[in-house]
Amino acid sequence: MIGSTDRATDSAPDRSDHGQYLSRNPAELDDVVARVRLEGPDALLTAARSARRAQRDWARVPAPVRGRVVAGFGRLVESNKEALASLVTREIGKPYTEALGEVQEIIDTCDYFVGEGRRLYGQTVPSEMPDKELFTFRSPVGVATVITAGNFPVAVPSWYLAPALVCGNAVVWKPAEYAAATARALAELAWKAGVPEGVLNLVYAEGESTFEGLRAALEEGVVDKVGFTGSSRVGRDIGELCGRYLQTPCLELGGKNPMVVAPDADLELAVEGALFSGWGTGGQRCTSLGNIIVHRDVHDEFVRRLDTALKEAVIGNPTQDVLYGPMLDRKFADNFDDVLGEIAPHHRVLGSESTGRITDANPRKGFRGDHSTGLYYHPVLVDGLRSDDHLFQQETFGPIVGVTTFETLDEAIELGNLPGYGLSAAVYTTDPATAFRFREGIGAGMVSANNSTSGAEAHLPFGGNGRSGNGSRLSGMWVIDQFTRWQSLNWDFSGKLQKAQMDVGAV
Ligand code: UN1
Repeated sequence: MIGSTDRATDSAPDRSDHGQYLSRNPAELDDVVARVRLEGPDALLTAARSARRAQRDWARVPAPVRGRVVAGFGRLVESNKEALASLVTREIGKPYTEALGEVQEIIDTCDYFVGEGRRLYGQTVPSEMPDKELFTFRSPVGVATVITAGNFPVAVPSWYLAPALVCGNAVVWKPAEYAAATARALAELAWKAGVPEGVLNLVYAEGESTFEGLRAALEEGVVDKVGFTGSSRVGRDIGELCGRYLQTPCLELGGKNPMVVAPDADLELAVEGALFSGWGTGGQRCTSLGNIIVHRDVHDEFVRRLDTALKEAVIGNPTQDVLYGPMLDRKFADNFDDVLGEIAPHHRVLGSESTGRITDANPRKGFRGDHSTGLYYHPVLVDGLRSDDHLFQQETFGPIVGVTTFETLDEAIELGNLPGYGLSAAVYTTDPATAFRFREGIGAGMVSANNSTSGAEAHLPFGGNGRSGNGSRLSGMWVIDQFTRWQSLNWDFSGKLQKAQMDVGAV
């Protein structure tokens, strides 16, 4: 994935000298799930060229028929649901029940876009002149390069693939290498469902090669749209590169998603929501909870209950019923070690008896699994966070959440907006006015009242603002704007040259 840390490139055991990458089960590092060849920059360029050729024929397939192919893809995924979910659990360590939910999300997405194949509406527009009809059409963009992270290796790619294909585009898909087997399984189901091989191209490459390949493909004019889900840092580089070629990419980046707990909140519900979105999936969602901003009157009680819930939480083997399993991959574990280094003396650390990697020397109550072989971390709750702390400002992508307090709603909103991300936000309150005021003031693209920051639905616009993205939205009818461009047709049947602006008859 573009976005690998420098350290990731020298995580030697996963790479051989021949560009081979070993995708490992993060719960049992000896278990190699896939061996794939990581290609150089040429692979992306070659794939984009072949996508360019294949796209012309695909665009001529009627949209409802393209929709039917995507429907078939969804049905194939459904009949392989358990196998796919097991693969997700094995490859990235996502708890099996969550993995099943994730596979359900691609099924829902395919279901939704079948219908879009029958809509893709254009308009008829009145002309200034007689004997002239104006129309608008949605044209496919052309070739889309889609670069996805591996924390949602099934659902997130489907947010791009299903609409891109229904809209008549060809796709070059570069998945995260640590989810290589899942990506391959998904692409095979799409090809089996009837998506032509040239229309969906799978490329495995490291960040640097992907970037160089993308630059070459943009230069040659064989890529028309870039979709990227990943870190804000890499998103910025991709945005800059696309801008040079006058393209607007679809960027879905990180988040520092706040949860505000008002004094009238149902505290039990808020604790449950915090647990799910803060530590669920090991905090490795872009929609994971980052900072809890709790009213000072309920702070002590809320933190006490959350601390108890965390100490009782079961962590470990993702094939079992656990709150979360291991980190996705070594590089995320390495990054998380750095995040833990940000804990300062003025912080009160709660959530667990220990911090850091769970080892035999540093065990945890309620742990299920083998800590000698898995990338498991203790849950951390950092109380007493200050708004100028690095931990308050930066996405952490791991099982850690900070707590700070507020007095007025305006102050809570200001604290929620301060890190400059704008993906998801939640407020817990029993007063509708507080919820609506919060919605109005917070800069996030997705807001929840009395529900957690995670858990987007397949037919609602998904995306963020600020450091979380460039305002583009995936899912539902909104993503259609990413994968089509408006084209107009003006059809003059007057038999003479009519000139707009000049030949408008007086009434
Ligand atoms: C992401 O982490 O990139 O809303 C996407 C959610 C998920 C999607 C997260 N359905 O939590």
